[in-house]
Amino acid sequence: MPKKSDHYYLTTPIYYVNAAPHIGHAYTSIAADVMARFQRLLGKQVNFLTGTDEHGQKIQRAAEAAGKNSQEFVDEISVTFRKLGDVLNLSTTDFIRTTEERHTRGAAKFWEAAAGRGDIYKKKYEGLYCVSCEQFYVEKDLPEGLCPIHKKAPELFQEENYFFRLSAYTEKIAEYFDAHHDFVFPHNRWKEMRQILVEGLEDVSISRSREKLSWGIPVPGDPMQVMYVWFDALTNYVTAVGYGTNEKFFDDWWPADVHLMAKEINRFHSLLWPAMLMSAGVSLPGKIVVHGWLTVDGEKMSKSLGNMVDPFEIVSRYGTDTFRFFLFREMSFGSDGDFSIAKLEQRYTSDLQHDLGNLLMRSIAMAIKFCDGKIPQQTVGDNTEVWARYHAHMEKWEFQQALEGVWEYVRALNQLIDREKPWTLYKEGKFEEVNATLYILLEGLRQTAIAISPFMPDASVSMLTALGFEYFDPKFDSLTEWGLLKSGGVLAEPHPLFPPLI
Ligand code: ME8
Repeated sequence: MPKKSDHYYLTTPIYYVNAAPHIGHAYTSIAADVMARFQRLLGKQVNFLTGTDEHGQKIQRAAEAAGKNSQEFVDEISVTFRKLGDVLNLSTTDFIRTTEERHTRGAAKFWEAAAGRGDIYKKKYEGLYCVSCEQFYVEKDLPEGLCPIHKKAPELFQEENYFFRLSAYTEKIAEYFDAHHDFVFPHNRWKEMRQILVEGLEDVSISRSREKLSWGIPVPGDPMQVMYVWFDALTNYVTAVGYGTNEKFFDDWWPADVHLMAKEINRFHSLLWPAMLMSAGVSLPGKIVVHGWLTVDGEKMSKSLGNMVDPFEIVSRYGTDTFRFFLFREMSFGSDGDFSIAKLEQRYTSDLQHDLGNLLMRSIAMAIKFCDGKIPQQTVGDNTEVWARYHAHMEKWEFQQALEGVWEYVRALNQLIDREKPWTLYKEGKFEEVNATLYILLEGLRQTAIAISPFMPDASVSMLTALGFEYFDPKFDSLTEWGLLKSGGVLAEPHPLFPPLI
């Protein structure tokens, strides 16, 4: 049975548990959550997967350095990633750990499928390995002999390993790319990968000797070797939906619609993973969506560079919704963006407090004063164009542009107040005009609340509550349809949505 068209399966990378999460991890997870919530608005049933990548050299060393056994160590850190999900208000439906049995069984089955195709062989190898990336490098890709991401010298690894015949898939993947120009999104990322295919893919080592690395999934049939952490990790996307353990569930959800990640691991997802899937006889995911880096002073934030910003701290000071909003209002999703508290505070004051918060407070206060605290008589309005543009941007992960459009609308509503001056109209006895203006404001705010719900789920509910709109599982249709606020509905005195920062 093919996957149902109303099923949407979306994944984040599974994060390494060598240290606590930072805002880079939060960024990807929130972006995925925004899309998951948007797809639900469209009426889709969403499977939203995240999780932790718990094997490999890097984790084994971090556990040793902490003086803990590996399992105990990964248990502790994995919990902080789960907690981050709660704190960020992520609507994830599944959290996979690569130390779970459903995963280790599925990964072993995947290995056997690729081996059954004749794509796995053993050979002696020596190469330069960056433990932070968990990746071999060739010298030409190491400026000044250093890993381009972690700025440290790789280590020389020499041993006999299993290899995956990635080279055999160069042409098939190139053909797939040529037939699917939107397989990797945005298109500049597709082009980068297509260029690598022109140069050709080389076979990759997919295991480590147990003597060197004990913390991993045993290679089926050879307990003296463990799986290379990337071969193990990539399979999480299928093992989480039942590959090797629950066929029915697998058929319901695979292929994934989107794998989301930042650019440094695009290659693993766009080239190695499709080859692995082809080898195992499993269909390819719909799309690989790649975003830029959150930087601090222009450098990628990473555990090994030690320039991490703690998301728990930001959220406890500024609130979850503010953080979620800021990340996508300030920075363009595909590109790198520098994170700064000063800019976050500026956005809070100008966009949230001043534009949106004030609009809600002023509109409801006027309706309480001039319309008996009730929704006035309905008026015709037409802003379908605003929401059509919003929809188009959201579909393309253009979150900044989607929010820009919403804020243009919010500013237009504020200007309507300044232009119409309902308090003067009221004094002049022009009650119909007061009602008409207020209905446009309140109904516009109701729609705005739905449009911001993927970004600021709590603020959205507070706005709808203040407007007396009791339908809290809104759909996109109820955003675009004008006139769902019924006249006579009772308004609630709103609490300031965005109180002054202290
Ligand atoms: O690579 N800016 O795990 P990881 C934006 N376990 N996003 C960032 C970021 C930053 N500064 N830092 C991290 C791994 N991220 C592997 C993945 S998947 C089968 C295995 C986000 O803990 C971004 O999504 O290093 C990036 O690709 C991912 O975290 C890397 O997380």
